[in-house]
Amino acid sequence: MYAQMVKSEGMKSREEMSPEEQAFQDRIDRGEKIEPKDWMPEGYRKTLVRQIGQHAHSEIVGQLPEGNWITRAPSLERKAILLAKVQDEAGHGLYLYSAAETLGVSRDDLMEKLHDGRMKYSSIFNYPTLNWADMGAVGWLVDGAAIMNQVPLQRTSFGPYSRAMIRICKEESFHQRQGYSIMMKMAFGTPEQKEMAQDALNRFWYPSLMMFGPSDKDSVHSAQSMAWKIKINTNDELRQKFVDQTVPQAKYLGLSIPDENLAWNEEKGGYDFSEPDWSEFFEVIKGNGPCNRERIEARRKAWYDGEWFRDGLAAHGEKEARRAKAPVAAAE
Ligand code: BYC
Repeated sequence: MYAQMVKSEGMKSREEMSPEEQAFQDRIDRGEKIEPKDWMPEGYRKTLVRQIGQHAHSEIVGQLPEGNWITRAPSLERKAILLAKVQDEAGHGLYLYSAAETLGVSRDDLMEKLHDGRMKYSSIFNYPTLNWADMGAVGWLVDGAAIMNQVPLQRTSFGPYSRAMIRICKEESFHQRQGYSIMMKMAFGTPEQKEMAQDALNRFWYPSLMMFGPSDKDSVHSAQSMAWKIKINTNDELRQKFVDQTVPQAKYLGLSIPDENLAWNEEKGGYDFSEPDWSEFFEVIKGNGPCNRERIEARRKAWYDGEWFRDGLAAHGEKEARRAKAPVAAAE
């Protein structure tokens, strides 16, 4: 399965590792968790900051496409559910920023890199949500893909990341169910509603497949990340599992996956399916997707609009710290 994976840049064989690096790799191979104060190779730390940081940014930017529909939910119940889901995404972002901070980076630094394009977030959030059926497709497919990727990450080697993932996964499965519930309502509703559900599936299918990252032969980080157990599965393995899980769910809804090549392959025990258009994927992650500019603009605005509050909080913190240092003088 891994035969197609490319060697990651700078990846060392055991003979090339220093004694410290070998001891670290042995800990990983024994399945031990690495904690923030433990010695770690600089590449391990950097890879984690990149992946956890991008993951955190994805949760925060991921609030935007669904936030767009909170005020237009079709009932009070649907509104309350969607509101809770979007709030959960904010929470996930916060757990993940906290996990990244244990590696010695500041949240301000991560934010600055998101805002000036030096850090990425998931490609999926650069696609627009055009109508209510898209809330169903996002929950069903996007959260479904997210869970497929995140369940194995509960066993990732870095302790704070793995513990954050345990809680996130519990909440994500509720998110996926709420999306599927919207899809059921629409697919079993009027012919117009069913048509909307099919159209949302058509638009979100390939972007959801792209969430797992490029195919293994183009995934530059996989080999090293898997050796360090930062990643547990390859991108193609998870994409295959997602397709195999989702096709029967689409059948139950009476909807068709927009792929003429989709066919059960008895020999491999999974579906054959068409690859997404990888040139589109690489354009989207370069910043040229349908909504990239709008998403970053919204995040920058939120960051600058909140500056007065962060300044106030920091000033209050400094005052409290001064008071704590001079308790007697303060009492007099
Ligand atoms: N989008 O060597 P590769 C959610 C980049 S949010 C953008 O395979 P890696 C949710 C990759 O960063 C879900 N960029 O990389 C929230 C690298 O570029 P750099 C977010 C992508 O890291 C709200 C280059 O392509 N989940 O659940 O080994 C509402 C080469 O790729 C993408 C996570 O972040 C992409 N899709 O594997 C609803 C999970 N794919 O950094 C839902 C944690 C690849 O060298 N992350 N790139 O410039 C991971 O598991 C891995 O980072 C990935 C990529 C599988 C995504």
